[in-house]
Amino acid sequence: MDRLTHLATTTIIYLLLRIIIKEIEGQNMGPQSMRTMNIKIVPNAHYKLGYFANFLANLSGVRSLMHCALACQQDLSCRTATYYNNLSLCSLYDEYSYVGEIIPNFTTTDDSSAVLILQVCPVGYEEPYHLCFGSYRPPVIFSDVVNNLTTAVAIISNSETFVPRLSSKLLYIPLYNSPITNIYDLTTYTQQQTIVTPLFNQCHSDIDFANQYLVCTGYLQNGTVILSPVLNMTIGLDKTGWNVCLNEEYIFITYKILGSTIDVYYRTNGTFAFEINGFYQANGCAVLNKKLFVLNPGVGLQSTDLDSSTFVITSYQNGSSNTIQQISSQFTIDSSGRSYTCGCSNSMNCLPPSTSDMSVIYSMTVNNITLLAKYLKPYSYLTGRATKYNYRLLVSLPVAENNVYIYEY
Ligand SMILES: *[C@@H]1O[C@H](CO)[C@@H](O)[C@H](O)[C@H]1NC(C)=O
Ligand SMILES: *[C@@H]1O[C@H](CO)[C@@H](O)[C@H](O)[C@H]1NC(C)=O
Ligand SMILES: *[C@@H]1O[C@H](CO)[C@@H](O)[C@H](O)[C@H]1NC(C)=O
Ligand SMILES: *[C@@H]1O[C@H](CO)[C@@H](O)[C@H](O)[C@H]1NC(C)=O
Ligand SMILES: *[C@@H]1O[C@H](CO)[C@@H](O)[C@H](O)[C@H]1NC(C)=O
Ligand SMILES: *[C@@H]1O[C@H](CO)[C@@H](O)[C@H](O)[C@H]1NC(C)=O
Ligand SMILES: *[C@@H]1O[C@H](CO)[C@@H](O)[C@H](O)[C@H]1NC(C)=O
Ligand SMILES: *[C@@H]1O[C@H](CO)[C@@H](O)[C@H](O)[C@H]1NC(C)=O
Ligand SMILES: CC(=O)N[C@H]1CO[C@H](CO)[C@@H](O)[C@@H]1O
Repeated sequence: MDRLTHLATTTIIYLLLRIIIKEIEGQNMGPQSMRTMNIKIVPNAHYKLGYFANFLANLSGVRSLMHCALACQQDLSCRTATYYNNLSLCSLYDEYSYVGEIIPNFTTTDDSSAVLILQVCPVGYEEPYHLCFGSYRPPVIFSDVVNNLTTAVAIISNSETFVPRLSSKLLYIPLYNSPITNIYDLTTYTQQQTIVTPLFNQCHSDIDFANQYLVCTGYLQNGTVILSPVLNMTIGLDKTGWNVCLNEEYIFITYKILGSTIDVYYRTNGTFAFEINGFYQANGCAVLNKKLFVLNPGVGLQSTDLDSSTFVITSYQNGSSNTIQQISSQFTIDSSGRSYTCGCSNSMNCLPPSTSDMSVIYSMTVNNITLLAKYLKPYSYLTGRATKYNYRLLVSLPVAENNVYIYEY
């Protein structure tokens, strides 16, 4: 039996016992000292993802909470799940539960549901500051991993990309100024599929991995393309979009123009919904827990609350601090709530790259905005994601080299 299989087997036995005890006693499980990952159950609740793309799968026909727990345990990267009793549905999430929201006493249907939380970090260690791998590997300080990167496990060449994205299984490389998005398998790093968007040279894009829903703005071309199994259309033809981001409900289009609006469209039908004003110079964006975060060349990070009817803008800094550089432009969020962005300290387009330019990775959820690690290669675009067994960091160097480097820890 190899190490992984052995680990899974011992863990499952513990889980079975624990869950049976839990169901009999009807109590929350206390702190535990077992050597494998444990599961905490929050009854009468469901989980709302902080970041929509941290969704893994909906498994139907799952007979019990225990089977749902086993499914989450066995998945390479599941850390949180909701079991919907009446529906026999088990929703698996990549995301650590501190990133999103545990919503108690689900009452929108008759369904009872419970949230399952895998305890991946040993006592004394904490994501996002550490990377935790249960008992499979010892935890490690996140910035040490970023600072110790040595040999890339794979290099994808001839790929000018500003927004590489990682799902739990695939790597997406939307090529800049090209209609092509290449998709690679994360076990072999071989190209698996190519998506070609109609008519457009892509500028920036965002992807809902679960629903195969891709949006991209056209480079120096008007309009934003939606490509999906259920809806194909072009929206916003009267404007040249620059950046674009998704949440469950909406498409947000930015224009990287001083004082410009952000246009918001419904995802399901591509109809214009509303606009948001007040951002300094909106570029890269992402929605986390109903807050729209926007990177603005010149002032850095700003946000607004999407639940509010008046979009009050909060600014986090103005260039001076070393957390997020002033001219940063892109954004992805991983399952630990770490945000990856590029940065440059001087010119608007980061050209020519300067030695004071750097990318930073920061925590979006704990202690508000906290620096986690710096990556000092100028004009680099990063993204990362951890499974329960390894961590991957992707570094794209679009301007200097047109290569994407993949590092594993
Ligand atoms: C998964 O199931 C939940 C609960 O029914 C539902 O709200 C959600 O939209 C589903 N997600 C997907 C991607 O099908
Ligand atoms: C859910 O199960 C409960 C208990 O069995 C039942 O009373 C209720 O009608 C069910 N709800 C749905 C939506 O099936
Ligand atoms: C990083 O490198 C240092 C020096 O080589 C080493 O002591 C440390 O264990 C490494 N850390 C990680 C997380 O690999
Ligand atoms: C949208 O286009 C893609 C690729 O061309 C195709 O696979 C998909 O079925 C289309 N969706 C619809 C709703 O026509
Ligand atoms: C394309 O976008 C530009 C700038 O956003 C706008 O001025 C122009 O009118 C648009 N063209 C069309 C055909 O709508
Ligand atoms: C588009 O979808 C939204 C949300 O589902 C809905 O409120 C709106 O009426 C729809 N618009 C059209 C034209 O169907
Ligand atoms: C941010 O700081 C820069 C340089 O200190 C200044 O020129 C700029 O006006 C500031 N922007 C805002 C929106 O305060
Ligand atoms: C984070 O920011 C919110 C308001 O944006 C504030 O209420 C909260 O106290 C802050 N938390 C910490 C730990 O600083
Ligand atoms: C998870 C949770 O908060 N459950 C609550 C549901 O409502 C009952 C009764 O109001 C509470 O006792 C539970 O704690």
